[in-house]
Amino acid sequence: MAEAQQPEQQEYALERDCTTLSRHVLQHLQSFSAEAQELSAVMNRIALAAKLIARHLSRAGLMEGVLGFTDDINVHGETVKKMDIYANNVFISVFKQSGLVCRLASEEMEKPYYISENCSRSRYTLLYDPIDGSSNIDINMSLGSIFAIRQQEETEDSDGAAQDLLQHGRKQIAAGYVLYGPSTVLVYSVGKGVHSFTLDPSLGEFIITHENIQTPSHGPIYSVNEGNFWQWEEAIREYIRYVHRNQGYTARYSGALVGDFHRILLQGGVFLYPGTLEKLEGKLRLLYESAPLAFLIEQAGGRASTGTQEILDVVPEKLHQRTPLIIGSEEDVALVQSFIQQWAEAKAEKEMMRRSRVPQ
Ligand code: AHM
Ligand code: MG
Repeated sequence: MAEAQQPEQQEYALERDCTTLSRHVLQHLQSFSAEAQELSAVMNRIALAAKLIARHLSRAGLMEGVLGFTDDINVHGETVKKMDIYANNVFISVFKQSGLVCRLASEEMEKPYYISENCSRSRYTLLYDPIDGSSNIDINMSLGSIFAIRQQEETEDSDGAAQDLLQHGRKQIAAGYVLYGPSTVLVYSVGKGVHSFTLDPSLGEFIITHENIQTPSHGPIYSVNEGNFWQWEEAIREYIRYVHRNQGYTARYSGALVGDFHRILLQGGVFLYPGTLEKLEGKLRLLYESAPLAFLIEQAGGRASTGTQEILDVVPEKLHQRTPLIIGSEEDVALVQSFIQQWAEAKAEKEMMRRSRVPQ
């Protein structure tokens, strides 16, 4: 027979169940100011988008016209899935008539989308990847959404260049992601630690599950698409040879950044999506994939790097800029970086010797 709960346990469970996402944001900002209320309301809307997407995903196989591709190619030259479009539209719909966010910029839209009725009130831009890990959609594997909130400096932007967004990642006010896995988890930071919430379907609320997450300084996991081995520069190949030759490493790669990142955030290790010889900038997009996750990992005591620069220091030149990404535990990111540095030094030395042999 199950043991009856003690009053303290009941009190703890009740307190936990009442710590919803919007309440948590206010608690953490330690304020009921208009600004804090606004940020809390934005997070609440993101939570609504997450619930709508989670519901759609959970029934996807049972409904017609939900899975599979559209006929479109997005701004990155990639095929677009029906779920990408659905999720992109969910974010637009939840912020319409909310007075909360003036501009949305996403992986699925070439130019930012203005919600003009909100712009007289709101100073925020939401950057997001509506469905991260699209290749997992049709096989019922974990997926994610990634988001960041930035202050808006431009009120009008006739050419859609969004120049004011082309700033480093330390300008992010908040960032987070939703993981659609066996349960739906939302992780966020407003620059005061990293906190995770689990959707309780019976309440329809995200309830606190981990506060102030700290990533271990080292972990056993390396997460990378090794199918790209021969397309990488020698430095990355050398790092992979190192983990193969040394005990204590284990590989995990799901094809969805959010899932792979979540594991590393909690258990330590490193996720890599380096550039290739043909595509030095890699695959992942800075403003709505790499920078939000970099914001979270730094808050959790870890690091995120391009290999030569901290991700949060990168100033993009365009909205959909890509960047190599090495993210995770401090020591593991440093180790990958040391291979990159050694290789760069060896290359520079070789070049110097070659030049010294060329007659002047
Ligand atoms: P997406 O946002 O279009 O799905 O692309 C990003 C995804 C990441 O989630 C994942 O880490 C990576 O692309 C997987 O790419 P690959 O199949 O080249 O390993
Ligand atoms: Mg993505």
